[in-house]
Amino acid sequence: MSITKTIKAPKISVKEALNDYWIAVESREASLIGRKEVFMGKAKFGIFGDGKEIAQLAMAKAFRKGDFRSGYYRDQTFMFAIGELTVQQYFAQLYAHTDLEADPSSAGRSMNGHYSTRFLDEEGNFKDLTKLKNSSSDVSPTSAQMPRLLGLAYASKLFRNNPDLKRYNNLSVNGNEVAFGTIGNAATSEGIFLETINAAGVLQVPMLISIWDDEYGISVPKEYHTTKYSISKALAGFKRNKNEKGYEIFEVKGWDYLELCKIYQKAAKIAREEHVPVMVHVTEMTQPQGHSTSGSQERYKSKDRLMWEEEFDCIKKLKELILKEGLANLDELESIDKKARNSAKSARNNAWKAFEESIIEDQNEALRLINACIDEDHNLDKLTAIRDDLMKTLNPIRSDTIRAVKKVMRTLRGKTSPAVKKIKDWLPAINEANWDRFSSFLYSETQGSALNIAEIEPKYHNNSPVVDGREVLQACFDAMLARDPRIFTLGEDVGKIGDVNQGFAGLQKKYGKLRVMDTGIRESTIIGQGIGCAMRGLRPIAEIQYLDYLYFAIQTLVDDLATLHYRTKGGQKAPLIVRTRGHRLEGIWHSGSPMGMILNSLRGIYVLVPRNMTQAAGFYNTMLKSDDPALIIEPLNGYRLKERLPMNIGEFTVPLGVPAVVQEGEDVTIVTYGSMVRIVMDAVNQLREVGISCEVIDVQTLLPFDLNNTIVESLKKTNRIVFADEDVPGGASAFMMQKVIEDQKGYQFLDSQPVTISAKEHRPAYASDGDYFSKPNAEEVFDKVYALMSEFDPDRFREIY
Ligand SMILES: Cc1ncc(C[n+]2csc(CCOP(=O)(O)OP(=O)(O)O)c2C)c(N)n1
Ligand SMILES: [Mg+2]
Repeated sequence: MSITKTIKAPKISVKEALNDYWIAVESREASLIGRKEVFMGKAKFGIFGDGKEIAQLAMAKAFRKGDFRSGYYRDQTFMFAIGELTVQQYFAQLYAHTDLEADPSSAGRSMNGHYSTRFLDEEGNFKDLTKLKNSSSDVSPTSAQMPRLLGLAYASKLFRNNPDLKRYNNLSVNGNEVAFGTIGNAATSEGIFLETINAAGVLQVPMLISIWDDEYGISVPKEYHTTKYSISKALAGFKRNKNEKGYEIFEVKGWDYLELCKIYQKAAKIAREEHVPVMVHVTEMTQPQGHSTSGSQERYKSKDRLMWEEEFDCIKKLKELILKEGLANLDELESIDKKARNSAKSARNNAWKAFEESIIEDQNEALRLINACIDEDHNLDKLTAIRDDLMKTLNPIRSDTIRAVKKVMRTLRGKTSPAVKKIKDWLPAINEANWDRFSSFLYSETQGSALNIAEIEPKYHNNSPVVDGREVLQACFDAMLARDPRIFTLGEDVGKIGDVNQGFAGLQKKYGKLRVMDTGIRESTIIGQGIGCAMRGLRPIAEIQYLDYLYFAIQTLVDDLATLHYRTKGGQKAPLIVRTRGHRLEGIWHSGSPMGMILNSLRGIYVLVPRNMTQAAGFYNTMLKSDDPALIIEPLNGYRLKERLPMNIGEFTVPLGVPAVVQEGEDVTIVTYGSMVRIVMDAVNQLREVGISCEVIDVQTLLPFDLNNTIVESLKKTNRIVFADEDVPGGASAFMMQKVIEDQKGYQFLDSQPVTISAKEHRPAYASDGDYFSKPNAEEVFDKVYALMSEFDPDRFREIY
């Protein structure tokens, strides 16, 4: 056998072909034993890449340093082939090994098959991404990888076309990178798939999307999924031609090694050089073990289909090809089979051993501590039973140890002795270690944390101009676009007219279309475009035109942006600023304040609710210095209100988690934010006329909320508190109440019941009266505060109604 011999077209050396064969066999073996691990109870769930190996080997050949992947759970072979995943790491993730060295993708936080590489160093700074093969971090919801894929590809377009970005040569080499996407055939039915495909076609970005088509989505066959049963046929209208831009679309069979290699070379070249999106529809793929460990495919696949899948197994076909081309004989291939399988097995063994050792360390320590208590003769029978149970646990996990130790401590309550003290001291230390394992890195924990950005106060001079609120923002945006070429903004109507409220008016003209850009109406991919660009070191501000339209993007925000830093344990970041305006305009779909939804689903993103445009500008300046993502909700009715323009408009910052006392008072504390501040202030002025003095606190940021517990200090003085919010009952008002009454232990200082003021249950009706009768108004605030005071001192505050 000659090493220099090559298969005809494309040129693949024998060595390369046999190496591919090795990777395929090892990867297949990993899938086969992975499934068994789950059935043996060593892992909870498994989803594997068997049947998809050969196409991924071909894709890996076209994937270069500096490129990016945004894919899904079937891509293990690709990850092995590019050298960014070892089989041992693959198993470590299956077992949920929480050490980063064991599972660099997710430190045990994601279920198996969720791949990522580490973009950031220990300080949270970008590595030289041009020298790495980069995989953005996978998520489970089908098609959720698509909006981000658009952004990863779009960043290359910016790097290529904006000369001011050339100096960031650790982030891109002239935009020569390709963003490779992968998706299952069934997932292409999702709206965000189609939204992304359209947007990438419009934007003409270097995106190469592969569809792994095995004709099924779990048990459901293609007839239920796709028009014409074929996504490439259905999307044929997206194809480019001589006169019109669009896609290059290829269709190729998933077992045809040579054709796959050829097509991926071609596809990547077009995407890389021409900046054109390319689609590779890989058909005739199989699923030898069915969808996942949660069911067997015999329930839904016919005998004929199963037979066909065996016949067209891609590894079997590669083997046939190698034999046919005389690249190796059967003995040689069987020797590879054996060695590659053994290699997978020993990787499994090593991963399991490392996982067990990491768990057993805590367990052994707990057993030592429990035994010490037993030696002291405390409640002997009970303690020995707990200890024996722990020792007997099959495949123990960390919670087994914690459960046992807590039972022991309950049994020993009230006792003091050296052994009891030791076990008591151990628990907080182990809790802290487990907090790090399971709960850390929701937000940045490095220097770039938004919480580390120091306050710089706005400066004014005697004749600082008084301008419309929108002009304050515009001046801020102008200053930031001037100072940093990485900053850009995108959104509906943001470009030419400078957004519907003209915060960016004139700035596209000044800075160009790459910095201030219009987009189609496509909220999910506006966010995805921002996420991908932020992940690649740019500083996007993605605009959602009105707060109510955040619903369209909520899935991308919740599942991708909010979890990114957490699910990679600090390995990737997307410091995206989502700009929107909300709370009060007109009618059901332009005046909502779905704050409960936001607060409950966007942990991982800071939520900033400025009461005016000066505070908003300060927040933009703060967040642009930080590594964290944020949602900034400007108060819709503030653009035409007058504000003084700070001299240091591009520099001053507003710190996060620091409420502002906007009115001092004695009788009642009113906690609120955003547009409600003005309504509350209106009420407070009326309350003053009847002799009630209110302290008004603008929380300014909901996430984080009052980091230094300042609100409870006000409550200590007034002993009465009202939470005013324009979300539905139980939304942000309930959130704020819990924070102050429970977390800040405000309940101790209450002389009256805590009160919430919120909107009606329904969304707001149209026009000014609709607003008045749907949302909280000044009279309602007056009445609720008055009622509190009246209950306390009925003689002084006589009943009104
Ligand atoms: C939004 C969403 N809906 C449902 C699921 C459950 N689910 C996981 S995989 C899958 C089928 C996906 O099929 P396909 O896209 O063809 O990929 P394949 O697994 O066949 O490679 C479904 C329905 C999910 N993960 N996300
Ligand atoms: Mg499928």
